[in-house]
Amino acid sequence: MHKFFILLIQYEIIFKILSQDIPQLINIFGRKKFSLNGKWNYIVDIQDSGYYDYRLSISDNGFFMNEKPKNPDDLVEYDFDKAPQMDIPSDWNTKDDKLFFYEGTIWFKKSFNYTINPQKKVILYFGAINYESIIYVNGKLIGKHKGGFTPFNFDITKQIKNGENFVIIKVDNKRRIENIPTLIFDWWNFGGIKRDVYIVETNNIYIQNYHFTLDKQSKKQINIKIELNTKISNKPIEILIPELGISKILKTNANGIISDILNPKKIVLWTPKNPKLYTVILKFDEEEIIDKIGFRTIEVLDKKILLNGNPIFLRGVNVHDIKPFTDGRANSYADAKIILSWAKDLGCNFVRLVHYPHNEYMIREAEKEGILVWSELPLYWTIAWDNPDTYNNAKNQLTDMVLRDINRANVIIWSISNETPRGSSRDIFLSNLIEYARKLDDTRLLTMATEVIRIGGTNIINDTMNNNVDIVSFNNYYGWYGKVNLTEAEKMKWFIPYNKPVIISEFGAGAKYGYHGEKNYRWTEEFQDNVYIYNLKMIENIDGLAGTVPWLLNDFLSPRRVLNEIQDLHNRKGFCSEKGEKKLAFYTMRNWYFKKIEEFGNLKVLKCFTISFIVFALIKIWTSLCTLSNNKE
Ligand code: GCB
Repeated sequence: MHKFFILLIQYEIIFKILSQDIPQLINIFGRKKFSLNGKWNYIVDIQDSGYYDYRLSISDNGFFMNEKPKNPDDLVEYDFDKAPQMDIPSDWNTKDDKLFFYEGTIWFKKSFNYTINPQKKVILYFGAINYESIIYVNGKLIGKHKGGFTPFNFDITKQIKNGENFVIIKVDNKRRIENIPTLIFDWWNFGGIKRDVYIVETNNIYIQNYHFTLDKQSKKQINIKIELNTKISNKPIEILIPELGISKILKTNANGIISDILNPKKIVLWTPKNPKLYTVILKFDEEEIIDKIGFRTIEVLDKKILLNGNPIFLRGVNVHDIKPFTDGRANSYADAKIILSWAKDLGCNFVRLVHYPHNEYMIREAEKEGILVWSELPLYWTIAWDNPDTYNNAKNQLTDMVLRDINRANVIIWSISNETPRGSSRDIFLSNLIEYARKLDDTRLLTMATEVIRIGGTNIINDTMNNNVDIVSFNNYYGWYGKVNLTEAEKMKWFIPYNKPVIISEFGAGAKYGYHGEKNYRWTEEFQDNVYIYNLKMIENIDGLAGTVPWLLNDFLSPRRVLNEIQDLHNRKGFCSEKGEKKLAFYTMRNWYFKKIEEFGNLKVLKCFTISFIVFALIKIWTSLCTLSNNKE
């Protein structure tokens, strides 16, 4: 094995031993738990003075000790109980005006009561914290985590006690060159405990994860894999899917794993039109996990994407993980419902959730609504490709992204990166990551958003990394970045030398909602609309076009967008403002999508008609032949 990878594995093992970091518990919604959401006290710590002493050594008496003066003359220069409170989950930037631009450390503290059950393991679960967190329970270090968009959890059985307990977290969202994402990116670096926090109670041996998926070949059989947290054989797990008449008890192998197949009578497959979900119950050692799972297959065949064996055109839109009607991070079914209703109104059956894994409510709500999902890693623009820690971080983020949503039928695409600069270090990094992604999950498609080179009248898509993925995706801002003659768009040729489906993963232009004028005036709704009108003509010429994902549903906060009175710190390429007000281009895109629905519908009608015609003709020929031979007799 390559030295680099041996090093990575060693690093991973050492890291895991030092902390109580345990593999992600999947389906957090279906487990026995209680929430630590709500009011947390917080202390802003610009110089990390609660962590380092004045010689920059890690202090053994930092803020994590939650110290109180014992005598009247004791000096303790902080007090969580006198510090302000913030509702968690949230981003601190939109919760406290003073923290709007803040990037640095904030300490959070929550107290809670607990009654110990000696039979149970106690796990502290975080939906996501941006970016780096150090976690303490009752003054003891529990572990560290890097990466702002994926869940992680720690075994805190040894640290939790009867009665009052406290959790303290040092959260640091400073951007760093080796981070993922790195120093620069076109969205707000929202800091904080952005997603739900739970205490989960389990038995010592418990179901850690499971994967139920429809077999690609038969499209009838369900392949299952269930994994315990312990390598132990002969442990019985009961599997129930009542609606499919499945009730089975299977036993684990020596690795604590069950790998088997289920043969239900007739499965109604999950589709955008009929997003059928079945209740799945797993029972193990008096514990029960309930999930709702849909069954479908997703594959590519030459230039087509096939859902359940049938070609599908992905009518998408890009979406950032932000609240509807305002700025700030989203994190509820209610937020997801509104965002998805706008996407549906646009005519979408697909969303590209950029540029990092979104909150779990979004994925689950989209699954219920029949919206297909592209989920993405924040390997965005420049990355420290040669840094082994960065690679290891990417692997961890990928693992946790895949694990969390492994059973979601609507998630069909994992996207590895966005607009990364070409080069050999990048190619090694990304191709290794892709190889790893395929090992993790072979039931979905892989892609990455690449860039276009324009030479004369030809758009060329030739990033070598396209050879490693299933779908060729690219971003193309024709008519917005760089000077072009929009009216030439229709004549533009495409050079895409791959026998693979193609998705245009970004195109569009900016406009300020309510600003009207001539179509050649930048920032007017007319300008944006005109860019769409011509781009849509140009896009029609792409051979193998399997999906379109315009940039994007809503305007969003970005520190790179500093033009006063127009941008006011917002990327203005939304079809809607951040308040949900629809711009002209929304309707142009909508019309195009509804035309596509009709075309696809008509194609199906035409196919049915042709098949019926052939069958009818064959019957006619057969009956005439029979009459002829009867007459002869
Ligand atoms: C892109 C990026 C996206 C930006 C967008 C823009 O290519 O992928 O993150 O926000 O362009 O608006 O420039």
